[in-house]
Amino acid sequence: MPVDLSLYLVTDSTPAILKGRDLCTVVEEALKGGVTIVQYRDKKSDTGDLIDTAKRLHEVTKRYGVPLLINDRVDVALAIGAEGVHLGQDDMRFDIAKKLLPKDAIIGISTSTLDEAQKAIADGADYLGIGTMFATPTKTNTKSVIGTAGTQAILSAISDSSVGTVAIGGINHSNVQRVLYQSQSPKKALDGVAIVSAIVAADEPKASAEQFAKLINSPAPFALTTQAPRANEAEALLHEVPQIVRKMVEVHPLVHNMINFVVANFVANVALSILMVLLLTINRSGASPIMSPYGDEATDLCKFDGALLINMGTLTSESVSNYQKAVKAYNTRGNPVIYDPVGAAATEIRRNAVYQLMTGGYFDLIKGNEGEIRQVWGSSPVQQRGVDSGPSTLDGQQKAKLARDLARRGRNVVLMTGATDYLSDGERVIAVENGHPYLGQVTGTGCAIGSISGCFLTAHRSDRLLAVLSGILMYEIAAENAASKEYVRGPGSFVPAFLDELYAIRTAAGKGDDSWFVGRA
Ligand code: 3NM
Ligand code: MG
Repeated sequence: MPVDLSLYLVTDSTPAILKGRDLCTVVEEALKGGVTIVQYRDKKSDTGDLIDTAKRLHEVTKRYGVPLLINDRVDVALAIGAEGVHLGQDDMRFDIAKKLLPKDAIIGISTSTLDEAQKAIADGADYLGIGTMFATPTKTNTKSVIGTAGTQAILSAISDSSVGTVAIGGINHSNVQRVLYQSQSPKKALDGVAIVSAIVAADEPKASAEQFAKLINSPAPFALTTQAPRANEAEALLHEVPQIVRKMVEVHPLVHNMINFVVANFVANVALSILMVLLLTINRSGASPIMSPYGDEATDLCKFDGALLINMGTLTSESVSNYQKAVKAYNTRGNPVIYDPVGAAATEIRRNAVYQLMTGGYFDLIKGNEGEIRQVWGSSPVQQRGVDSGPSTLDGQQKAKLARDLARRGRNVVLMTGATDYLSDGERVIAVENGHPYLGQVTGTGCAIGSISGCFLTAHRSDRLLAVLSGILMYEIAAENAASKEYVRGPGSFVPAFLDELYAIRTAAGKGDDSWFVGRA
């Protein structure tokens, strides 16, 4: 019978985690809450104590019909008749353990690279413990932090194998659904998650396990199935754009902008032109006690059915934790979150911010210029296919591929802006040629696309790529219309004309008039 790996408890007996409680009591509570497999992991105790505790644990797990595995110590597993062992890369070799243990014993192997995973599969491992997912204080000597991107790359490469898989490291209630969703490769998903502190150190291990079981068995609030391309995908999408713009005007969505102060005024004017309801949270430089709790405010703001835009243009020391609070609140509700990693590669601090944000939350859309998108791609702990070391300017095909690969990796939508914009949901890639060079000469025009996208993602949830495409087309066609006005002589006169044209399209769409679009895209 296959082992149920879905909620895999790994024990820890260190005082900081066990907090003076009896391990067997904690494990029994976790079992009541729905843990499906238990690994006894104790790196410190003497052999005699290990065997005593393992024996007591086994009595408990047997009552719940759940297998007990022993970390590292094949001798302890044999001594108490445990159902199996879990072996790290530096523990006993697989073939030796296999020979010593009963035929039907479960053997799991820790793997953090594709080579290790393939070797464990070839050896005949029952399951792989894949990690480290996120850096964790529970185990500080981990070999490498691979995140969902690294896990997805391993799953994708071993998708022909039926081997079981669990992710481990830093998994908790607020990230477990994203871990399962973003790690998934087209043909292989994780079978479960392995948890230490979020259950063992919890005040109520039973309630914690119950909560995990509930989260694991329901889809992530932001989960969406990507749409398979149709025969004439680009045409089919274009055909739908005017109705999506009409829908947006009807809904007039709310977008919560955590945005930089340079562009706030312009973005606010764009929002007004198209009737978007706008909330601005400006990052001020310097610590301000009144501004600092703004991340917490998101808990209330996300109750309105709107989107969140994280624009890190004027990053401060407090920004990242505020962003993270806000992203968490919106992710929990499944409301759209847009990330504009402004200046992502510019400084060490920004590169770290990108890394922290990317590993800490789900973004429905990542929007940036080529350099920013390249940085986001390369910030993954796993360097893949060397985009980083590629030429400094990518050609069209490479840009399309980068947008698609990044979207596929994060299971979201990516918009790479430029003279040609590349938009992808991991399956479809759309190149948009609209727009005008003046857009590049006015500050805030790129940032406003983040807001516009939030607006359209809120109005149209079922196809995120179509939603974002509709927004950019409305925006860039308005820019073309504005630039063609006789009185527009440069970026200065362009701005008011651009706002007028956005307003004109919104007004037309509100009356059901699609003529602004016909023949323009
Ligand atoms: N093994 P927590 S990470 C036991 O990467 C263990 O192989 C890891 O603890 C690995 O759930 C880890 O408290 C600790 O973060 C995971
Ligand atoms: Mg080990």
